[in-house]
Amino acid sequence: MDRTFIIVKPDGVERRLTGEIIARLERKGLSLVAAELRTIDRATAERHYGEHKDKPFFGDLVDFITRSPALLAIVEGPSDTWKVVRTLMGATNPKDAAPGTIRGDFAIEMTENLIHGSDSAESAEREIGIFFPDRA
Ligand code: D4T
Repeated sequence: MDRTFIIVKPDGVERRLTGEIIARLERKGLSLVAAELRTIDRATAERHYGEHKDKPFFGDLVDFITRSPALLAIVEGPSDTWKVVRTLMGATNPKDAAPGTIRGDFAIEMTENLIHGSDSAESAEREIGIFFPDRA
């Protein structure tokens, strides 16, 4: 089996869309293998989003992802699971996300785009190491 890492971001939990989002992953054929509702601390958020640390939106991004609990999860499927999840998520900017995708159906603004999914198999293992060190 092949695993990836996702976050139902604070906006998704606040809007009570956690079940809807997880249900879409499960209906596709993916399985939850670990999950925890956790308020992400700033140091962990800054580590997770390290590639964006020099971007103008970095501060807002860290404020947002740490503002209230998020659902952190490891998801498993037969192959290319990170890619399967990214397809279900839709484009990063919800204004460009196709109908039928999570962001396309439920989001409008860029920061509040409901879900994070690792963007490669390597990123998935790196992020699992950050958020679920016992599962690394
Ligand atoms: P995440 O990492 O949250 O799953 O989003 P993506 O993988 O789809 O997109 P990303 O890493 O390029 O962006 C991370 C995060 O930053 C927000 N963002 C991004 C933003 O607020 N303004 C921007 O211009 C960009 C590019 C949205 C997602």
